[in-house]
Amino acid sequence: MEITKTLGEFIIEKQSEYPDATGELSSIFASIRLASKLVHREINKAGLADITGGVGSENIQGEQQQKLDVYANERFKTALAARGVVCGLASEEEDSYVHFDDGLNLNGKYVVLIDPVDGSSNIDVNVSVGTIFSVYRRLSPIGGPVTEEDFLQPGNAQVAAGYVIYGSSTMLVYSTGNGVHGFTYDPSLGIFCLSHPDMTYPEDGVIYSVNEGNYVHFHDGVKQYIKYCQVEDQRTNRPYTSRYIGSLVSDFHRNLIKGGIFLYPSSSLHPSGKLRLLYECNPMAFLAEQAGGKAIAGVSERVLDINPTELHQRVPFFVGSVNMVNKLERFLREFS
Ligand code: P6P
Repeated sequence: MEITKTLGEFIIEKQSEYPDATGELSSIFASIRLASKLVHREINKAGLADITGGVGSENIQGEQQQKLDVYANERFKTALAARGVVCGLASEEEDSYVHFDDGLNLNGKYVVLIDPVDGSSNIDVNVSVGTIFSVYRRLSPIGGPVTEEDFLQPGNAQVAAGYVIYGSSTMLVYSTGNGVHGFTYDPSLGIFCLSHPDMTYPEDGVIYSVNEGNYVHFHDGVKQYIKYCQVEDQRTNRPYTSRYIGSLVSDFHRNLIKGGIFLYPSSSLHPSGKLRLLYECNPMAFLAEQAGGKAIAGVSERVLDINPTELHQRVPFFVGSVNMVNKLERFLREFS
Protein backbone atom coordinates (compact mmCIF):
# COMPACT_ATOMS: atom_id res chain seq x y z
CA MET A 1 0.00 0.00 0.00
CA GLU A 2 1.38 3.39 -0.99
CA ILE A 3 2.05 5.59 2.07
CA THR A 4 0.13 8.76 1.32
CA LYS A 5 -0.46 10.48 4.62
CA THR A 6 0.69 10.09 8.20
CA LEU A 7 -1.60 10.36 11.22
CA GLY A 8 0.02 13.66 12.16
CA GLU A 9 -0.48 15.17 8.71
CA PHE A 10 -4.07 13.93 8.60
CA ILE A 11 -4.91 15.46 11.98
CA ILE A 12 -3.41 18.83 11.03
CA GLU A 13 -5.28 18.73 7.70
CA LYS A 14 -8.58 17.91 9.48
CA GLN A 15 -7.85 20.46 12.21
CA SER A 16 -8.05 23.21 9.62
CA GLU A 17 -11.71 22.17 9.14
CA TYR A 18 -12.44 23.30 12.73
CA PRO A 19 -12.48 27.11 12.85
CA ASP A 20 -11.87 27.19 16.58
CA ALA A 21 -9.31 24.39 16.55
CA THR A 22 -6.42 25.46 18.69
CA GLY A 23 -4.25 22.40 18.16
CA GLU A 24 -5.04 21.05 21.62
CA LEU A 25 -6.97 18.04 20.33
CA SER A 26 -4.09 17.39 17.94
CA SER A 27 -1.80 17.49 20.92
CA ILE A 28 -3.90 14.84 22.69
CA PHE A 29 -3.61 12.60 19.64
CA ALA A 30 0.14 13.14 19.65
CA SER A 31 0.22 11.86 23.24
CA ILE A 32 -1.92 8.84 22.38
CA ARG A 33 0.20 8.14 19.32
CA LEU A 34 3.42 8.20 21.35
CA ALA A 35 2.09 5.97 24.15
CA SER A 36 0.64 3.53 21.60
CA LYS A 37 4.07 3.10 20.02
CA LEU A 38 5.59 2.30 23.40
CA VAL A 39 2.84 -0.21 24.20
CA HIS A 40 3.20 -1.72 20.71
CA ARG A 41 6.89 -2.27 21.39
CA GLU A 42 6.26 -4.04 24.70
CA ILE A 43 3.42 -6.19 23.34
CA ASN A 44 5.55 -7.28 20.43
CA LYS A 45 8.22 -8.68 22.70
CA ALA A 46 5.78 -9.88 25.38
CA GLY A 47 6.90 -13.44 24.87
CA LEU A 48 10.51 -12.48 25.50
CA ALA A 49 10.42 -9.65 28.00
CA ASP A 50 9.20 -9.96 31.54
CA ILE A 51 6.01 -8.13 30.62
CA THR A 52 3.44 -10.91 30.58
CA GLY A 53 1.50 -12.34 33.47
CA GLY A 54 -0.01 -10.72 36.54
CA VAL A 55 1.56 -8.26 38.95
CA GLY A 56 -0.15 -9.96 41.87
CA SER A 57 -2.57 -7.06 42.43
CA GLU A 58 -6.19 -6.45 41.47
CA ASN A 59 -7.75 -3.41 39.89
CA ILE A 60 -11.00 -1.89 41.18
CA GLN A 61 -12.87 -4.37 39.00
CA GLY A 62 -11.36 -7.14 41.09
CA GLU A 63 -9.46 -8.31 38.02
CA GLN A 64 -5.86 -9.49 38.16
CA GLN A 65 -3.76 -6.61 36.83
CA GLN A 66 -1.45 -7.78 34.08
CA LYS A 67 2.04 -6.31 33.95
CA LEU A 68 1.17 -4.77 30.61
CA ASP A 69 -1.97 -3.12 32.08
CA VAL A 70 0.20 -1.27 34.57
CA TYR A 71 2.92 -0.47 32.03
CA ALA A 72 0.42 0.87 29.48
CA ASN A 73 -1.51 2.86 32.07
CA GLU A 74 1.67 4.64 33.13
CA ARG A 75 2.71 5.35 29.53
CA PHE A 76 -0.64 6.92 28.58
CA LYS A 77 -0.86 8.84 31.86
CA THR A 78 2.63 10.30 31.45
CA ALA A 79 2.16 11.17 27.78
CA LEU A 80 -1.22 12.85 28.36
CA ALA A 81 0.07 14.84 31.35
CA ALA A 82 3.06 16.16 29.42
CA ARG A 83 1.37 18.67 27.14
CA GLY A 84 -0.75 20.91 29.32
CA VAL A 85 -4.03 20.25 27.45
CA VAL A 86 -5.55 17.48 29.62
CA CYS A 87 -6.59 18.32 33.18
CA GLY A 88 -7.48 14.80 34.28
CA LEU A 89 -7.68 11.12 33.39
CA ALA A 90 -9.94 8.20 34.28
CA SER A 91 -8.70 4.71 33.63
CA GLU A 92 -9.79 1.13 34.08
CA GLU A 93 -6.56 0.70 36.03
CA GLU A 94 -7.20 3.61 38.43
CA ASP A 95 -9.66 3.34 41.32
CA SER A 96 -10.62 7.00 40.97
CA TYR A 97 -9.92 9.74 38.43
CA VAL A 98 -6.43 11.25 38.33
CA HIS A 99 -5.90 15.01 38.68
CA PHE A 100 -3.26 16.50 36.39
CA ASP A 101 -2.94 19.37 38.83
CA ASP A 102 0.59 20.65 38.27
CA GLY A 103 0.73 24.20 36.94
CA LEU A 104 1.00 22.91 33.37
CA ASN A 105 -2.36 21.14 33.15
CA LEU A 106 -4.76 23.06 35.39
CA ASN A 107 -5.71 25.12 32.32
CA GLY A 108 -6.25 22.00 30.24
CA LYS A 109 -9.63 22.06 28.46
CA TYR A 110 -10.02 18.28 28.10
CA VAL A 111 -10.36 15.08 30.09
CA VAL A 112 -9.46 11.63 28.77
CA LEU A 113 -10.90 8.25 29.77
CA ILE A 114 -9.00 5.13 28.84
CA ASP A 115 -8.83 1.39 28.96
CA PRO A 116 -5.06 1.07 28.51
CA VAL A 117 -5.05 -2.61 27.52
CA ASP A 118 -8.45 -4.10 26.89
CA GLY A 119 -8.47 -7.89 26.84
CA SER A 120 -5.07 -8.03 28.54
CA SER A 121 -5.61 -11.60 29.75
CA ASN A 122 -5.16 -12.59 26.09
CA ILE A 123 -1.57 -11.35 26.00
CA ASP A 124 -0.10 -14.54 27.45
CA VAL A 125 -1.70 -16.53 24.63
CA ASN A 126 -0.69 -14.14 21.86
CA VAL A 127 -4.21 -12.97 21.04
CA SER A 128 -4.63 -9.37 19.91
CA VAL A 129 -5.56 -6.74 22.48
CA GLY A 130 -6.36 -3.04 22.32
CA THR A 131 -6.36 0.39 23.92
CA ILE A 132 -9.65 2.33 24.00
CA PHE A 133 -9.83 6.09 24.60
CA SER A 134 -12.50 8.76 24.93
CA VAL A 135 -12.08 12.58 25.03
CA TYR A 136 -14.44 15.23 26.49
CA ARG A 137 -14.24 18.95 27.11
CA ARG A 138 -14.10 19.59 30.84
CA LEU A 139 -17.22 21.05 32.53
CA SER A 140 -15.40 22.41 35.59
CA PRO A 141 -13.84 25.90 35.45
CA ILE A 142 -10.50 26.12 33.62
CA GLY A 143 -7.68 26.75 36.06
CA GLY A 144 -9.37 24.81 38.84
CA PRO A 145 -9.16 21.14 39.79
CA VAL A 146 -10.85 18.52 37.65
CA THR A 147 -14.05 17.13 39.20
CA GLU A 148 -15.98 13.87 38.89
CA GLU A 149 -18.65 15.62 36.80
CA ASP A 150 -16.01 16.15 34.11
CA PHE A 151 -15.90 12.35 33.68
CA LEU A 152 -19.58 11.51 34.20
CA GLN A 153 -20.74 13.00 30.90
CA PRO A 154 -23.00 11.12 28.46
CA GLY A 155 -21.25 9.62 25.45
CA ASN A 156 -23.03 12.04 23.11
CA ALA A 157 -20.75 14.78 24.52
CA GLN A 158 -17.52 13.10 23.37
CA VAL A 159 -15.31 15.27 21.16
CA ALA A 160 -13.18 12.31 20.07
CA ALA A 161 -12.83 8.58 20.62
CA GLY A 162 -10.80 5.74 19.23
CA TYR A 163 -8.89 2.56 19.77
CA VAL A 164 -5.51 1.04 19.04
CA ILE A 165 -5.55 -2.62 18.04
CA TYR A 166 -2.30 -4.51 18.63
CA GLY A 167 -2.94 -7.34 16.20
CA SER A 168 -1.19 -8.81 13.16
CA SER A 169 -0.48 -5.15 12.57
CA THR A 170 -1.00 -2.28 14.98
CA MET A 171 -3.70 0.17 13.92
CA LEU A 172 -5.09 3.35 15.39
CA VAL A 173 -8.76 4.01 14.53
CA TYR A 174 -10.40 7.26 15.64
CA SER A 175 -13.16 9.79 15.05
CA THR A 176 -13.61 13.43 16.01
CA GLY A 177 -17.19 13.39 14.77
CA ASN A 178 -16.38 13.53 11.08
CA GLY A 179 -16.19 9.90 10.10
CA VAL A 180 -13.91 7.09 11.24
CA HIS A 181 -10.35 6.81 9.97
CA GLY A 182 -7.82 3.99 10.38
CA PHE A 183 -4.03 4.24 10.43
CA THR A 184 -1.61 1.33 10.26
CA TYR A 185 1.66 1.52 12.19
CA ASP A 186 4.87 1.02 10.21
CA PRO A 187 7.43 0.07 12.88
CA SER A 188 10.32 0.47 10.42
CA LEU A 189 9.41 4.15 10.06
CA GLY A 190 7.82 4.62 13.48
CA ILE A 191 4.76 6.28 11.95
CA PHE A 192 1.03 5.59 11.66
CA CYS A 193 -0.02 5.77 8.00
CA LEU A 194 -3.54 6.38 6.68
CA SER A 195 -4.72 2.96 5.50
CA HIS A 196 -8.49 2.94 6.09
CA PRO A 197 -10.04 6.36 5.35
CA ASP A 198 -13.76 6.80 6.07
CA MET A 199 -14.43 3.38 7.62
CA THR A 200 -18.11 2.47 7.46
CA TYR A 201 -20.09 -0.50 8.76
CA PRO A 202 -21.75 -2.63 6.08
CA GLU A 203 -25.48 -2.13 6.75
CA ASP A 204 -25.87 -5.85 7.19
CA GLY A 205 -23.61 -8.77 8.00
CA VAL A 206 -23.44 -12.45 8.79
CA ILE A 207 -21.14 -12.43 11.83
CA TYR A 208 -22.51 -12.52 15.35
CA SER A 209 -20.08 -12.23 18.28
CA VAL A 210 -21.16 -13.38 21.73
CA ASN A 211 -19.73 -15.60 24.46
CA GLU A 212 -22.12 -18.51 23.96
CA GLY A 213 -20.69 -20.10 27.10
CA ASN A 214 -22.99 -17.73 28.98
CA TYR A 215 -26.06 -18.71 26.91
CA VAL A 216 -27.98 -20.29 29.79
CA HIS A 217 -27.62 -17.05 31.78
CA PHE A 218 -28.96 -14.75 29.04
CA HIS A 219 -32.45 -13.22 29.05
CA ASP A 220 -34.96 -14.65 26.59
CA GLY A 221 -34.68 -11.93 23.95
CA VAL A 222 -30.95 -12.55 23.55
CA LYS A 223 -31.43 -16.32 23.54
CA GLN A 224 -34.08 -16.06 20.84
CA TYR A 225 -31.84 -13.82 18.71
CA ILE A 226 -28.94 -16.26 18.98
CA LYS A 227 -31.26 -19.10 17.93
CA TYR A 228 -32.43 -16.94 15.00
CA CYS A 229 -28.80 -16.58 13.92
CA GLN A 230 -28.24 -20.33 14.17
CA VAL A 231 -31.31 -21.69 12.44
CA GLU A 232 -30.96 -22.24 8.70
CA ASP A 233 -33.83 -20.56 6.93
CA GLN A 234 -34.82 -22.20 3.63
CA ARG A 235 -36.27 -18.92 2.34
CA THR A 236 -33.30 -16.68 3.08
CA ASN A 237 -30.64 -19.37 3.56
CA ARG A 238 -29.09 -17.07 6.17
CA PRO A 239 -25.38 -18.03 6.37
CA TYR A 240 -24.62 -16.58 9.82
CA THR A 241 -21.30 -17.45 11.39
CA SER A 242 -20.11 -17.05 14.99
CA ARG A 243 -16.82 -15.26 15.61
CA TYR A 244 -15.75 -14.37 19.19
CA ILE A 245 -12.18 -13.47 20.11
CA GLY A 246 -12.88 -12.33 23.67
CA SER A 247 -11.13 -9.03 23.01
CA LEU A 248 -13.62 -6.22 22.46
CA VAL A 249 -11.39 -4.15 20.19
CA SER A 250 -10.63 -7.15 17.96
CA ASP A 251 -14.25 -8.29 17.70
CA PHE A 252 -15.39 -4.72 17.06
CA HIS A 253 -12.71 -4.06 14.44
CA ARG A 254 -13.49 -7.22 12.47
CA ASN A 255 -17.23 -6.51 12.50
CA LEU A 256 -16.66 -2.89 11.47
CA ILE A 257 -14.79 -4.05 8.38
CA LYS A 258 -16.81 -7.16 7.49
CA GLY A 259 -20.21 -6.32 8.97
CA GLY A 260 -21.55 -8.01 12.07
CA ILE A 261 -22.94 -7.59 15.56
CA PHE A 262 -21.21 -7.84 18.94
CA LEU A 263 -23.24 -8.67 22.03
CA TYR A 264 -22.27 -8.47 25.69
CA PRO A 265 -25.69 -8.79 27.37
CA SER A 266 -26.63 -8.48 31.00
CA SER A 267 -27.28 -11.86 32.54
CA SER A 268 -27.67 -13.58 35.88
CA LEU A 269 -23.84 -13.68 35.92
CA HIS A 270 -23.42 -10.00 35.00
CA PRO A 271 -26.68 -8.23 36.06
CA SER A 272 -25.51 -4.93 34.53
CA GLY A 273 -23.41 -6.46 31.78
CA LYS A 274 -19.61 -6.71 31.96
CA LEU A 275 -18.31 -3.90 29.77
CA ARG A 276 -17.71 -0.45 31.25
CA LEU A 277 -19.77 2.43 29.96
CA LEU A 278 -17.25 5.26 30.17
CA TYR A 279 -14.08 3.84 28.64
CA GLU A 280 -15.32 0.87 26.62
CA CYS A 281 -18.93 1.21 25.48
CA ASN A 282 -19.15 4.99 24.94
CA PRO A 283 -16.03 5.32 22.77
CA MET A 284 -16.95 2.22 20.74
CA ALA A 285 -20.56 3.45 20.40
CA PHE A 286 -19.30 6.85 19.20
CA LEU A 287 -17.17 5.16 16.54
CA ALA A 288 -19.98 2.79 15.58
CA GLU A 289 -22.45 5.62 14.95
CA GLN A 290 -19.83 7.67 13.12
CA ALA A 291 -19.33 4.63 10.88
CA GLY A 292 -23.07 4.29 10.19
CA GLY A 293 -23.60 1.51 12.72
CA LYS A 294 -25.69 1.38 15.89
CA ALA A 295 -25.02 0.80 19.60
CA ILE A 296 -27.65 0.10 22.26
CA ALA A 297 -27.72 -1.11 25.86
CA GLY A 298 -31.32 -2.32 25.58
CA VAL A 299 -34.62 -1.65 23.82
CA SER A 300 -34.60 1.97 22.59
CA GLU A 301 -31.62 2.64 24.85
CA ARG A 302 -28.93 4.41 22.82
CA VAL A 303 -25.61 3.92 24.61
CA LEU A 304 -24.51 7.51 23.94
CA ASP A 305 -27.58 8.91 25.71
CA ILE A 306 -27.01 7.09 29.01
CA ASN A 307 -26.30 9.50 31.86
CA PRO A 308 -23.42 7.96 33.84
CA THR A 309 -23.68 7.68 37.60
CA GLU A 310 -20.29 6.19 38.46
CA LEU A 311 -16.83 5.95 36.94
CA HIS A 312 -16.66 2.18 36.47
CA GLN A 313 -20.29 1.41 35.86
CA ARG A 314 -21.14 -1.43 33.53
CA VAL A 315 -23.90 -1.63 30.91
CA PRO A 316 -25.18 -4.28 28.51
CA PHE A 317 -23.67 -3.62 25.08
CA PHE A 318 -24.93 -4.46 21.59
CA VAL A 319 -23.08 -2.85 18.70
CA GLY A 320 -22.68 -3.35 14.97
CA SER A 321 -24.30 -3.18 11.55
CA VAL A 322 -27.47 -1.16 11.81
CA ASN A 323 -29.81 -3.79 10.31
CA MET A 324 -28.45 -6.48 12.65
CA VAL A 325 -28.79 -4.31 15.77
CA ASN A 326 -32.32 -3.35 14.70
CA LYS A 327 -33.16 -7.06 14.29
CA LEU A 328 -31.78 -7.84 17.74
CA GLU A 329 -33.78 -4.93 19.20
CA ARG A 330 -36.97 -6.45 17.80
CA PHE A 331 -36.18 -9.72 19.60
CA LEU A 332 -35.43 -7.86 22.84
CA ARG A 333 -38.72 -5.97 22.56
CA GLU A 334 -40.74 -9.08 21.76
CA PHE A 335 -39.24 -11.49 24.27
CA SER A 336 -38.03 -9.48 27.23
P1 P6P B 1 -15.80 -12.79 28.43
C1 P6P B 1 -11.84 -8.50 28.00
O1 P6P B 1 -11.67 -8.95 29.34
C2 P6P B 1 -13.20 -7.81 27.92
O2 P6P B 1 -13.25 -6.73 28.79
C3 P6P B 1 -13.48 -7.40 26.48
O3 P6P B 1 -12.34 -7.05 25.79
C4 P6P B 1 -14.14 -8.64 25.90
O4 P6P B 1 -15.06 -8.33 24.85
C5 P6P B 1 -14.87 -9.24 27.10
O5 P6P B 1 -14.21 -8.76 28.27
C6 P6P B 1 -14.80 -10.75 27.09
O6 P6P B 1 -15.51 -11.21 28.23
O7 P6P B 1 -16.68 -12.83 29.65
O8 P6P B 1 -16.54 -13.25 27.19
O9 P6P B 1 -14.47 -13.44 28.59
